[in-house]
Amino acid sequence: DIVPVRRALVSVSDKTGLLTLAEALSGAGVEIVSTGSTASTIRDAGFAVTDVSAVTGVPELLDGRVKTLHPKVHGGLLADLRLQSHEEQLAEFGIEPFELVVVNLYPFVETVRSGAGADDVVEQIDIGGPAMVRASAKNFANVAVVVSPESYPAIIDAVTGGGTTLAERKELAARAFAHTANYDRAVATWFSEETLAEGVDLPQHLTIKAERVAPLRYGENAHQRAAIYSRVGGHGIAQADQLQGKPMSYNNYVDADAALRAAFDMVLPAVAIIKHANPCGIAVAAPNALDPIASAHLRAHECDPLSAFGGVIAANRTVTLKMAENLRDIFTEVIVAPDFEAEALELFALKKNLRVLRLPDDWTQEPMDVRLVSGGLLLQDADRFPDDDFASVAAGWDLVSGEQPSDAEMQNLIFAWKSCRAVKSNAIVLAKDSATVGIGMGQVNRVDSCKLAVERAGERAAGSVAASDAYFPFSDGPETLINAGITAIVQPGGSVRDQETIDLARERGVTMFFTGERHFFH
Ligand code: 93A
Repeated sequence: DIVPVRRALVSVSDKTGLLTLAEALSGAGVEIVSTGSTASTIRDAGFAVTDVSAVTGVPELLDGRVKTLHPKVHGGLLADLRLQSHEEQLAEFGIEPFELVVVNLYPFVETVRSGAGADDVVEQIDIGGPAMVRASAKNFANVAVVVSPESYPAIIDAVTGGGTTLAERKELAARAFAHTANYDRAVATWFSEETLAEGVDLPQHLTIKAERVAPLRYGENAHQRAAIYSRVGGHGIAQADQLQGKPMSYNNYVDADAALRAAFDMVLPAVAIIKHANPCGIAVAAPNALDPIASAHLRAHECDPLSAFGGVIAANRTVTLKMAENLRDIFTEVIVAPDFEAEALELFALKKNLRVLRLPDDWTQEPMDVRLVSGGLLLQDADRFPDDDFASVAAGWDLVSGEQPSDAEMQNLIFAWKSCRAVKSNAIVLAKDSATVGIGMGQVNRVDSCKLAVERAGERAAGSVAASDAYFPFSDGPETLINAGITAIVQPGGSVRDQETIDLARERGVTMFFTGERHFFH
């Protein structure tokens, strides 16, 4: 059951180890048949190689989609030479058998991960490669199939040692089918995620394919094991490029993601500072700021400088030298942004512990949220704002108390409302000039969140506006806010006691909008 190797078909995208293999095959007198760039790589290194098009008599067609899909190739892979009828047919049609196939497939997963567009991804779905791999694996009685450079040393030994054994070929065949199965699963996952991303429908079955990127030192606490995984097709914090600093921790990832959620809801240059997954400051740039992103950062920092210590920062624009200078004396765990000025990075390099992450070019907010529950998981559309047009956020609002505010006041109210989405419920956000001045988060009743926001804002509460992520069930929350001097409230409305809150606002001369939409975040 030893099959000596006389003719090998070699077609590889990953050229690792190719020339060592070619050298060994040539040295053993094996004829090598190869596709386009595999053939030229071998030929350029001075080894003899036959072009597959010389075998098929047809050039590579359709931009390479049809290279090896031809009876002259597949007949040579599938012929079972233990059968006389097969041998006769090969002779009749001038087909020569192969005893060895070396193929590795188009880099589909790598292409998806690179953020390539759908057309480019589709082009990287290898058809001819798996066909050759599966054909020769099926025909393991006659052909050895190798799908990875890691197997080259062993196959070289076998070829130079007189041929492959049945046991070797069978083991290679098992590996080959596992390989094409994994490959097709990645393709299938990509297709199903495309459907998910388009929000067409919630799938009947859900497969989330993710690959481990790195182990983490520990999880949320030191006794918990942890690792970061990259979802196939993902374009988020898991795909960000860490430019410097200590390795990211589990909590760093959670906070960085929360920071992105807050900063990237804003259309203007914006910065969010996060602690324990909650914002301790969000701000957009001051109007006419010379360095908008630096301005946004300073204004976000001013909201709660005490809490910002050891914070995680996201910026929705390139981080400038000026912003980096402002950060010099502020202890910060992580900064994540679409990009960084070179001079900013030079300055950050002096802060060895600061983790600096650059987002992938195609960073997008996730279209769906997934959360594990015991025994299952929950899937929902992500809670998003229209991100094209700032004012469209307020298009459906209902003014239930006071006069229509000025444009600047509207901008501030929209800012507060958007910021609410990034604050854990119950969320109350006080804002001035499109910067948060007091945030009340995570309380189990709304009036406590109001008290917390007011306390945090201190004197700054007076003249600010308030946003609430859900309706006020009683008027005690609004009363707390109004007593502190806020001038306007934006909230979903919808409580059976709305009228009490409306009456209070009108009585105290406070502007109030109902948005009709809630933004719980847990
Ligand atoms: O486009 S294909 O699906 N059609 C084919 O007929 C075909 N034959 C081999 N892809 C095909 N291949 C793949 O080309 C192989 O799996 C390998 O990954 C790659 C090698 O091409 P080249 O030698 O030009 O780099």
